[in-house]
Amino acid sequence: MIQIHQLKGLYLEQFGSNPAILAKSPGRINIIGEHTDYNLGLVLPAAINKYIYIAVGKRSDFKIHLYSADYTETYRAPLADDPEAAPIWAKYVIGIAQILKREHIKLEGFNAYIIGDVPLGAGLSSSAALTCVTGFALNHLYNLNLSRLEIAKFGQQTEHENIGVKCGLMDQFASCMGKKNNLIKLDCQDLSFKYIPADWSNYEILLLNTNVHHSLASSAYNDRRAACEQGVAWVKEHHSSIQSLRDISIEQLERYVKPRSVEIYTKCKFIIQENQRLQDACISLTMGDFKKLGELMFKAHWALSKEYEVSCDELDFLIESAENNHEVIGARMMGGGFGGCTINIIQKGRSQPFIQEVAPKFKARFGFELTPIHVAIADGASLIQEY
Ligand code: GAF
Repeated sequence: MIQIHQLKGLYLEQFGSNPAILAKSPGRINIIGEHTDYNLGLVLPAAINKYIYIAVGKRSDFKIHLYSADYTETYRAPLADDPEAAPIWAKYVIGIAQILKREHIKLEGFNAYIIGDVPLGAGLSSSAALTCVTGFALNHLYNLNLSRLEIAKFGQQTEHENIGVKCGLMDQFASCMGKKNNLIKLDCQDLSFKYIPADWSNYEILLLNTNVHHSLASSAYNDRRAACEQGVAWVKEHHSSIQSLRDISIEQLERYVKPRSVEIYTKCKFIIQENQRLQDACISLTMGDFKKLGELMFKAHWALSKEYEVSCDELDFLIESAENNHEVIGARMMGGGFGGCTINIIQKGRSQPFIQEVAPKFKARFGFELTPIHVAIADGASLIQEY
């Protein structure tokens, strides 16, 4: 956990003056409902107690001076410069700053010191945490009066415009809107949401990071989105009012999509069934039926692996191990996939024996270590200090 005086001091060391604002925004987990957000479906994420922190101060010369402690890298440029040549972490910061500038002319330059403990490239949305914390801090610094939802949407827009990842809104929404000890059931069609208290006194959440780095920018993510959109377009030829997979039945997929592409049919069917699994998971949670929730998570994993095809050997190995351990009530790959973490719901106090059992087997099989990460459900973006 980064201390306030540390962050202030680091900024002072880097920029020779005190910051005006310290802020933080969290990474996220997702219990179930993967790849459904950009299909206007349902997701069930929560913010976690891992954050990207920022210390910012105003500049009036329309320049930005940035320092990333995680990358030990500096980036300095006029605010208006094309960020194409900037290092990847800086693109997120510049991207959202430029979008805010477009919307709110009063934004001038700024210095920012960035540091965090959200593992990078692990599917915990460090990038959403970075855009959200930047948007959140600049909103305060320049009194832009943006809502948390607007900040989340600008974060998503940054991913689309500056990074080229056509992501949904789940990650940014969770980072901005998270609530301690609550899951967020978000409907990505109309952005209505409700908090679901996560009374998990008998369970703990353990993430197992495969340390296989996924790159969301990899075309595979955008390909999945394109496949789903193609499926919708084919059904729309027959039912013009249809907007997304949310409005489509499996029977319609069978009739209009399957004959043209079994591959696209399988991807679309996964999304429809994943939305249903999420609804069932919410009923299980309300009834305190964790056994059922666990079964749904395992089912979701194998569908992500075999049908949506976004898993990898390392993730599948960890889920098989979880299925063979009776103290793990549910587990699945989490986030965009192709690496990153599994999420495991485990009987309280039993995560250590599970780690001890699975870690050496993982190392023996793949030749590198996994990293266990214990997380708790936390609040979304917040101001730490204003000077
Ligand atoms: C990534 C994306 F950024 C999210 O929008 C979501 O699609 C997720 O993958 C998969 O559920 O984290």
